[in-house]
Amino acid sequence: MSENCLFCKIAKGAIPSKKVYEDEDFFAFHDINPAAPVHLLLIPKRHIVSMQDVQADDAPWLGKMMTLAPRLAAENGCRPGAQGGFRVVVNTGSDGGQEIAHLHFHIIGGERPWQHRA
Ligand code: DGP
Repeated sequence: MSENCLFCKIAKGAIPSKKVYEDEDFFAFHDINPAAPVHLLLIPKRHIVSMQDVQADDAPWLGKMMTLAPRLAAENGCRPGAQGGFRVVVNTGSDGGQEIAHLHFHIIGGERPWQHRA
C-alpha cells in the first residue's frame, strides 16, 4: 500500500471503481477510458511500480496474475478459443507509456486489435 497511489486507493475501495474481481492478492476493474468493448485492469494489491521492479521471488504471485487474465477475460465478454481471445498489455515505465505507477495488466478484447484505441 502506497499512500498516494491511485490504484492502491482503488484496491482498498477508497476510490470507487467498477470491480469485476477481488481476492486477497488481486483486484480487477473496468478501465475508466476503455479502448475496446472489454477493457479491464488487473492489479496486485501489493504496491509494485512496474514490471521493471519485479524480482525472481515474485514469480509465484505473478504466475497467479497471469492465470487470472484469461479467466477474467472470459468472464467479462471475451470470446474463448482461437477465434476469440484478447490482448494483455503491460505498459512499463515512461518509454513504455505507463501513466499509473502501480503494476497493472490491461485485458483488452471484444473486437479485433486493429479496432482498438490502445
Ligand atoms: P497506463 O497508461 O498503462 O498506466 O494505463 C493506466 C490506465 O488507467 C488508463 O487506461 C486509464 C486508467 N485509469 C486512470 N485513472 C483511472 C481511474 O481513476 N479509474 C479507472 N477505472 N481507471 C483509471
